[in-house]
Amino acid sequence: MFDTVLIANRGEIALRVMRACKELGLRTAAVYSEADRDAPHARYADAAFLIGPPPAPQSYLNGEAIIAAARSAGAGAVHPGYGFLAENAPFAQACADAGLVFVGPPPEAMERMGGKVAARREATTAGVPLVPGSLEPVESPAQVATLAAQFGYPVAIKAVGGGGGRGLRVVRAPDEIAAAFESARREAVSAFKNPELYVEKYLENPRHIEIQVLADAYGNVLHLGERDCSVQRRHQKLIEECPSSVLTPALRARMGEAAVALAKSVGYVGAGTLEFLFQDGQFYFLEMNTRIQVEHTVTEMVTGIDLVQAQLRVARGERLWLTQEQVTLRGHAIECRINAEDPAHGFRPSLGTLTEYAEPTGYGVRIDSGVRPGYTIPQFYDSMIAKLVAWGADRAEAIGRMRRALADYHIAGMATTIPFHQVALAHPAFAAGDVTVNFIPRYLNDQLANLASGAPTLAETGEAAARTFLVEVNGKRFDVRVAETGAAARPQAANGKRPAGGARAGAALKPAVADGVLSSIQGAVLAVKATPGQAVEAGQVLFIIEAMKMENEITAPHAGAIGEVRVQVGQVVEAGAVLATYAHAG
Ligand code: MV4
Repeated sequence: MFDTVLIANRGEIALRVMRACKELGLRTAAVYSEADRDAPHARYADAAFLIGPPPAPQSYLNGEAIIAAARSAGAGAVHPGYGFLAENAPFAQACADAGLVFVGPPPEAMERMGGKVAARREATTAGVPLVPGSLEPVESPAQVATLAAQFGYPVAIKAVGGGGGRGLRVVRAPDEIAAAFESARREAVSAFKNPELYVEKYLENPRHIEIQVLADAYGNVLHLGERDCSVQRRHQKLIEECPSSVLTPALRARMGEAAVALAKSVGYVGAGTLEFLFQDGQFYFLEMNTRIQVEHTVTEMVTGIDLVQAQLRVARGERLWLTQEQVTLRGHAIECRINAEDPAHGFRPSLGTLTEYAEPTGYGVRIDSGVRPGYTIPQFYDSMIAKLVAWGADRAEAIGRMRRALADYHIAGMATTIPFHQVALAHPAFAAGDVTVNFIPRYLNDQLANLASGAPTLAETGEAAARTFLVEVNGKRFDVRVAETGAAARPQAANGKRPAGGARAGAALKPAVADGVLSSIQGAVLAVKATPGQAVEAGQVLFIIEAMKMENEITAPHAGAIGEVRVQVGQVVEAGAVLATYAHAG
């Protein structure tokens, strides 16, 4: 069997997989792009191989380069992590053809669960409950109308190739069908190159609950309980927990048995996840993810089973070493995704350099991260920099521990989702377990708008770094932050929240750098809409910066006349870079 594993991924999951390999006595080989020469995952591996330029299609999605690296490394297996090539059946087949063990399901199982309508048919055959809906693609708005009349409004039109909410349209009345059908089809074609659509009854306030399964190559399948991933924004999960606060042991057993039946019926091998919607005590199968997931950590903390080690052992040909009865849930675990995004500004990417980075520690706290102090986040990949997991004897203890750990997480240099998590975990609805897919819009939107942004201000990005001094007054110690001479530093907590009130160190000092328009993110300049001498309004869009495949508008911080424009289209700028100055008389 294999003794070296090539990890076809980057960031925290590459490190997570390498740790499991090392624990099993396996050698590790990393692959890295030109943007990741000094990335933590490339340093941690026993050997690391350059596979191409920064854009993922030329590196982490380049199957041929990865298989060539596996050959150079003498690897016998390839672990794909999540994302990139993890659910790409042709890549899994190419690994097999090259004599490499793909740490994941057989390509046929991946294909059988790949299309949404095909997965629905497999579920029906295995007797797994589904949201009422079509088992074949729909061809016309008239067909949607017939199905909607049958199931009752509202209905959802979804893309067969779908994922991430793209191609999803909710129809509440017959006269909305035509427009929704056309728009869903356009989005399905552009996002997935697959125009096929299907229809389901739309549930208004479900939870997203998923079941973890683990299968060996001999037809044995276990379920490892559920994860509740209802706290999402634009179909990006932000908080996940195990167990769900709404499942009874009986319901858990029924969902688990359904998941096992479906995994068995498609010949599944390895770790996999079956996603369900859960509403009013009923569960409905949605789709299967044929990979290790970001949030596998909470299942590990509660079952005591190392899922990545388990993947490797199954790939090595071991039979499952546990029975279903031996899988038990102990306590409660919560994961918060720490992303380089600014929750105060619609979660826009907030790239830059981690000028300060200190992780929380202590009993029941786990961090899976892909960064280190001083590390600059490359703009080419996703924005998740770490996962913070807290375990507690029960849910209340896990929440308290998570809130302590969030307060102990010190990050400077960019905005992160930490302030979002602090608001979410402090909310009485979260404490009460009133957490559905509508949690954020229902309970948090107003508070998010009021969060102070962690993005740097002009004064902070000049030579205006504040220094902290220890001051002792009558035997009591204080940390006092003072701006350097000539600089105006804004006092700011490491978690990106502005301290409420209090003395503003250096507030009376003049800025060392001229007033200007700053980039809130690192990225490439897509458009320049400012010209020297131009009169601008506060909030007027002056630049568009592309970062992590998202376009970000940079607006005028206040009205005035533009002085110099300092960047041009195509240029890559750092977070905090001065894009334009204001013209000032005198
Ligand atoms: C649904 C639904 C309600 N009813 N399907 C969104 C993307 C895809 N993963 C499935 N999604 C949904 N499908 C029916 N028939 C509600 C959602 C949904 C959702 C699902 C899981 C987590 C967050 C969500 C947020 C909005 C909508």
